[in-house]
Amino acid sequence: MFVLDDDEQAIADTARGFADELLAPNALEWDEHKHFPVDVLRKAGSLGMGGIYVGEDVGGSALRRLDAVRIFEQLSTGCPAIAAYISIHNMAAWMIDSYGTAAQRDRWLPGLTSMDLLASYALTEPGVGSDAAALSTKAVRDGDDYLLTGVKQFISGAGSSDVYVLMARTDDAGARGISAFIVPADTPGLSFGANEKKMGWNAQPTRQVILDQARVPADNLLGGEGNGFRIAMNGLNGGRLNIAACSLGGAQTALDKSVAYMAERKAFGARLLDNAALQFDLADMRTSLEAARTLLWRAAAALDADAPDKVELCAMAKRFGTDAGFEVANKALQLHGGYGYLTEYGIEKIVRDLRVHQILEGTNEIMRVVVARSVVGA
Ligand code: FAD
Ligand code: 2MC
Repeated sequence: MFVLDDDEQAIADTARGFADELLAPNALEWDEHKHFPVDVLRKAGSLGMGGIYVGEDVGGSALRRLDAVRIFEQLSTGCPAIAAYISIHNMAAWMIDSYGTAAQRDRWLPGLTSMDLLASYALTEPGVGSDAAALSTKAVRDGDDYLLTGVKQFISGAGSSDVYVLMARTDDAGARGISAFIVPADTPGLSFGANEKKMGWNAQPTRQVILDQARVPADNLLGGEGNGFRIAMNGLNGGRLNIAACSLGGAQTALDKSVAYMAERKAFGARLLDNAALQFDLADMRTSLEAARTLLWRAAAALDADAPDKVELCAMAKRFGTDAGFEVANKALQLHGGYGYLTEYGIEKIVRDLRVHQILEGTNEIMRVVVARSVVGA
């Protein structure tokens, strides 16, 4: 698993080539101008990155989670915010592939795998984030349709995405009263909040999705009534791996930039790179990333194998990888001195982007809740 064969290396190299050519050169500008590069996303789709673990019959690449985390690490060396959006799109596409009917797969997946259609994932609400099973958006059956009413908060890609895999309540009872729906952007009664102003992830929009008696055909119910929470959580297991991978890729770029910078920068008559204390910092950064990567690959293999401990392994990898990634990026900023604080060096943008990975797709406290439950047997 730790030595990549030719095919595995080629997959990772393709993602790295894409990041080097199309993401890295533009990432600072997209961040500054809050530009969501849909044209570049379509190119990712043409390389098979719109349905990485979706079936080939609908245009997917049918790869493993192990391949996916290597792809997302490489993509995020160029721009963590765009890599993370591609991950969310893949999560939504995988949910339709895994739980959709033949008709739903045929209707949506060819467009999603090519990224001609973009997808978002809508679970969080203004009053409900970590305690997701308490969500209150309602879906009421009305003839051949459902009428959806409620607000989804912090939805990545909202306003630009064509399809929303959205969790709403069809019954009163907790997690088992939640159902998943495929909600097209042009659904009557659906609108969007303003694009949030935020610390990072500026290359992708974050908006509310507002549903006011939004009329969705009953054919768009995904996986049957009452199964939405488990579908949403199963989607997130892989999403959590990918987010950790995005932290590693961003942090690896910050580390690589630090080594290059320290080879040039002189202080007290010597290069920074020759300073033993700072070399120890670099050694610790490299070790942290390697430890996080090893856990990530282990968790990805567990998800591929549908292992009984996959949920807690994905949570461990998310918590450990996103903490390690942020700490390494922040240390890289320190090693650049004042220049690290300037936008043009590209480090502060990575720090800002990676900070939110400790919060979204399940906060790192919630990851500890998940792991702790498995430890104490709750
Ligand atoms: P809260 O749940 O209110 O938590 C506040 C604090 O309390 C946190 O530190 C939390 O860890 C802690 N806490 C809560 N409960 C416990 C507990 N039991 N034990 C210990 N600590 C606890 N959501 C989507 O559905 N789709 C998206 O596309 C999406 N994109 C996002 C993009 C951005 C930029 C951001 C910022 C968020 C996004 N989210 C999205 C929402 C994200 O998943 C939530 O913000 C996150 O799950 C936390 O929920 P909350 O913000 O409501 O915090
Ligand atoms: N994988 C598969 N199934 C899961 C699961 C997981 N990771 N987590 C929970 N489940 C199942 C669980 O097995 C149970 O199934 P069943 O009814 O068959 O017994 C059901 O879901 C209910 O689970 P719990 O009883 O554990 O529910 P509880 O409410 O106690 O806790 C918790 C659930 C806290 C783990 C969950 O609410 C959670 O993960 N919260 C964090 C929310 C989150 O991650 N949001 C991210 C939004 S997306 C985002 O940020 C993006 C950027 C896209």
